Amino acid sequence: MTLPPGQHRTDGFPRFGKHLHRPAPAVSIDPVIEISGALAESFAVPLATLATLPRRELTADLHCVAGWSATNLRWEGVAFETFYRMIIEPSVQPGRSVTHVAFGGLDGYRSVALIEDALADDVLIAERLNGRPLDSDHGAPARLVSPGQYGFVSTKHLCRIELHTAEPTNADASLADRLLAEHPRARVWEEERHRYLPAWSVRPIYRLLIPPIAFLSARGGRRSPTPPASP
Ligand SMILES: Nc1nc2c(c(=O)[nH]1)N[C@H]1C(S)=C(S)[C@@H](COP(=O)(O)O)O[C@H]1N2
Ligand SMILES: [Mo]
Repeated sequence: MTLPPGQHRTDGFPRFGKHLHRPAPAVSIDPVIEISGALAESFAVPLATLATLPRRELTADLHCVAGWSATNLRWEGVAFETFYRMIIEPSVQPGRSVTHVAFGGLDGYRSVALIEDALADDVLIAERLNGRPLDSDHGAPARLVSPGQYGFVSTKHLCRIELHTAEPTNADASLADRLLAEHPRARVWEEERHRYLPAWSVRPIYRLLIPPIAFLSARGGRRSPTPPASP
């Protein structure tokens, strides 16, 4: 199977992200997804609701903007479109047209997608991976999966969905966030890596970031080896 331009296959499925070495966030026993934004009132959807909605299975690859791709991941969950049409859309205030959706994680992470990209056929809210509940490395209790976009859109530990009527700004973006400005669509087959710079120019820089980020992310991960007890 071919990969999108500029991607390299990686063995297995590493834990990777802006969380770096920090361990995954704690999950409550009754997790919810908070829905907010262009609504009369925010509301919380228990994650258990996902089990009652039409289910969806999807085998797909995950492509990190830094250049690695994990292949053949078997996700199970609910299509975001199903969740949107059945749970969210009935509460959108009449006359307001949603253009962007932001996805927040329990670790404070946040991604933004155009509504049409979020409603694409292959976008899921997944709570299972390869036949097992999602583990903490990959986003327990549930995560977004948007295989047609770079991995940064696929928020792990999903706990918040915000509806916006214009592109939301991120006032507290770090310097790194501003330099590595994410492309607003981030479509992998169009190689939309950076908001302003051509993909070829960022490829080598992003590739250099893979080993240190992978190393740090693994340190905060579930399988991080505990140091041997001293005698
Ligand atoms: N909550 C949260 N979600 C996140 C991230 C993160 O740091 N925190 N990193 C993103 C990035 S850059 C990538 S490539 C993928 C990696 O998913 P994985 O850790 O399951 O491999 O998660 C995305 N979702
Ligand atoms: Mo990424």
